[in-house]
Amino acid sequence: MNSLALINEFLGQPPNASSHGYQIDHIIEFCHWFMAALFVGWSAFFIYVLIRFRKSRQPRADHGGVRSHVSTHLEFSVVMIEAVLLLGFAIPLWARRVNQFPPGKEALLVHVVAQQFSFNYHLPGADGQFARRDVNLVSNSNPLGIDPNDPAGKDDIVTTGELHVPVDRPVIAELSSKDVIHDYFIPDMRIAGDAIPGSLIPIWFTPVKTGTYEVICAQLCGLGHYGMKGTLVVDTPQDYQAWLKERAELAGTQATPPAPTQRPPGEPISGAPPGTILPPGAPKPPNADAQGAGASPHPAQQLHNAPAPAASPTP
Ligand SMILES: [Cu+2]
Repeated sequence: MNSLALINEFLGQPPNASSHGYQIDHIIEFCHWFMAALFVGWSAFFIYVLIRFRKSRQPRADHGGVRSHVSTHLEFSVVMIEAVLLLGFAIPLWARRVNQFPPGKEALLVHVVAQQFSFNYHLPGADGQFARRDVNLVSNSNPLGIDPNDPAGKDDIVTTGELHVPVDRPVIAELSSKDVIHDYFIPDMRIAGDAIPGSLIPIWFTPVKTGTYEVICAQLCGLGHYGMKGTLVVDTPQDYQAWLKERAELAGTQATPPAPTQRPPGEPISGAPPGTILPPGAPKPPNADAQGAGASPHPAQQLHNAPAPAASPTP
């Protein structure tokens, strides 16, 4: 096992599965070794000071203090190394990620639309054109609000939770959100990006290993945040084509719309937007009474208790 694999395991990181991930692993590894060296150095200096300036050797305080400039030079060196890390490695690495996108024809473009508490994917289909989306058309059966009259949408593919991509081909994911700020994170691909309502944030990566990887939301986005997970399946090109065909056939014959997003346990049911707990003193939502919550003095508490049958008074 090389040192990179060791440090990944120590940090609880899964093995890298993307073309750029090793660069991130290297900088994480370098920073950890550098911090270890600093820790050992400063600890040794601290112990030296404790012994060198002990009371028995220095019964009276020296008000002149230290006259050597060693510590100044040491601190200056540390600042220099950190500046080189930041300016020489971190910023150029970051710039390459956000400025140099793979050419559109070569890459697979997918729209990722986050919502409480799942990720929806919109693929353009064979024509390479995304259908128009309109927030006013969003419904349980049309989670992305795709315009049914747009001819570009006839072959579009919409999935929730699971995305398939081919191996060794760059993927550009354009992130947005329907409700609150989420963060689309694929730990194995060493890639993450915020999904923000009203913004379109592109990220890209090239998977280099086939397999099934976990996608998680890395931004605390509501009561169901813990359950906001998805799957990225990296297929061989043949398997990917088979999946595309299967999805296209499914979209053509689908009589039942995709299931509405399920609310996780504990999520309040009310007229309020998902994930919202009303502030104390706010007007009571109309359906709170229907739950038999009774006259709780605290509206937020009442709302919170509403789904639990135990809160109902026994007959
Ligand atoms: Cu989220």
